[in-house]
Amino acid sequence: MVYVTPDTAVAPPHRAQTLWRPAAAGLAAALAGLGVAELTAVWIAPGASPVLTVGVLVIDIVPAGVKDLVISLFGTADKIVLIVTIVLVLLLVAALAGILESRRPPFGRLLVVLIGAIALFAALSRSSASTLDAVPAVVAMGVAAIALTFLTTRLPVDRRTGYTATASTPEQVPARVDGSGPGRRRFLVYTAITAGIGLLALTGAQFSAAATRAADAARALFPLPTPSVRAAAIPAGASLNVAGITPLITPNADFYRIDTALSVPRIDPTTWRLKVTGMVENEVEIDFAELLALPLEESTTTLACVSNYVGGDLIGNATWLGYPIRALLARAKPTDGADMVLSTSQDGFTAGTPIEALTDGRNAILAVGMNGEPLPLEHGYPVRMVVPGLYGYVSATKWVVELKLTRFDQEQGYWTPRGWSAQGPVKLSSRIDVPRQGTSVSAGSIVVAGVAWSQQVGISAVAVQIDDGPWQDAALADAISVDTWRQWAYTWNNAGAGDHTIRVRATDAAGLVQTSATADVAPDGATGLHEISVSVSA
Ligand SMILES: Nc1nc2c(c(=O)[nH]1)N[C@H]1C(S)=C(S)[C@@H](COP(=O)(O)O)O[C@H]1N2
Ligand SMILES: [Mo]
Repeated sequence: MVYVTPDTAVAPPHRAQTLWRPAAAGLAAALAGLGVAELTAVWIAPGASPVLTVGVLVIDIVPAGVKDLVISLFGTADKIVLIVTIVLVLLLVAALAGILESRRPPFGRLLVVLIGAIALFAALSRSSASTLDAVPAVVAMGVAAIALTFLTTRLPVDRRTGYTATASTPEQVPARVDGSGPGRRRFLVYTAITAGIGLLALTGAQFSAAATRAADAARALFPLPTPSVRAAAIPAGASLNVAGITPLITPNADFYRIDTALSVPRIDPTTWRLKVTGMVENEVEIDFAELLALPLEESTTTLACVSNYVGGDLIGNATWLGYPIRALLARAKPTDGADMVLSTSQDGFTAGTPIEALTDGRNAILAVGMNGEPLPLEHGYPVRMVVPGLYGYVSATKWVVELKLTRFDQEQGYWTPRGWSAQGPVKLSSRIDVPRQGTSVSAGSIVVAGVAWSQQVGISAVAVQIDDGPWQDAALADAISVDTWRQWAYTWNNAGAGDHTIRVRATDAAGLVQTSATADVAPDGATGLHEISVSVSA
């Protein structure tokens, strides 16, 4: 055993370590952060790849002259040049972070946080950004910072001086000074493992991205057939053209997404099959080409999530193209006593839907198209269910591969044992879209507008209440059908300056008035009235 004596500590610590080890620690940490982040991006936030979003940011801020120069020099390879440059700069900064962290902790970590913050800004400054897009950058920052700390605190003792890079006083220096022991090898192994994790994750991200591109290409191989039944034309009067109101049809890119899938299933449509099993006389199995060859029907249906709180945005309206589920069930011939169709997704999610809702004539379909496009991957490609009037968790199975005829007293859908009701009809509700909650509006005539829905029944009236005043009737747009939301608008005249509360209340076509009693989203959907506050300026 050799002990450190004061005279071995004469050399200042920052000259004591070779540079390459801390630099390697920084590089490995950056690779790990980048790899895990890129993988996270393909899985949960496609479009928020840190390298690509930073690339877009660079393109945005680089002066036009530089852009032209790069394009003239590299032509169509300009994007690759950009990506390579970003990665090289990142690796350079990473090496620097390793050295900094080994000499002046925590400045290396601070540098990592700074780079992470740039990536975060790049991800969130895009117009299409959602909160999920923040995840890859945050993951990158976290993984890189942890790996950097881990590796730099395991830097081996220097052979000549007895210092580890992070030890700044002799007391912190471990006893072993010969530098030949397991410390050096262990550091190398840890660094290699960290870098290996990064490279593995980067490779995984490439494969996942390739699979997504393949699935996208496959989507193009199966263009949507012409509907045999067109959706009822949307009446011109269905849209009130109020600025800021939710569009009548939700564009696919803006449609809310809810599912338990960690990574979006990518199903090869040429191998996809749907089986109808369980309590049936004939098991039925069809593939995608067979499904597309059947007479498909178009219908406009609003889809709502049971987790949508009053006034929330987990609801959207689309024109779907698909095959009536009742027609497929008719082929399978359910036996007596079956009262549930348990639909299963390729990734194991299940929903239990009453047979009644699938056979009573409503537009319950196996959907293949959404707003004129094949289903987007995240909305269930190649086939999903859409059942008007039922919350998604009991009806709207995406990536569906099996319909099992069974009984509610024998089987449960995914969410039922997790505290949600076995039955999930969508509740009568309404929402204020304009003005927005908490905004300031100028006095005078203020247009209050939004949407209301009562699927399978229809909306007959909407009323608005200002503060504790009387309920006033709003104007209703034409309905598309009983299965879609309906726009409404109310003009609030002579709005006085000050803070005000606005409430909305719908009445359905059966005379049911939306209750003001509040209920939580669990177990079977929220109730209560949507209320916003605005401040009216004189
Ligand atoms: N395979 C699968 N399908 C699913 C779910 C799921 O978790 N997995 N969630 C359901 C829920 S809770 C809702 S609200 C709708 C949402 O459909 P969307 O993401 O297309 O808006 O999908 C339903 N279908
Ligand atoms: Mo949902």
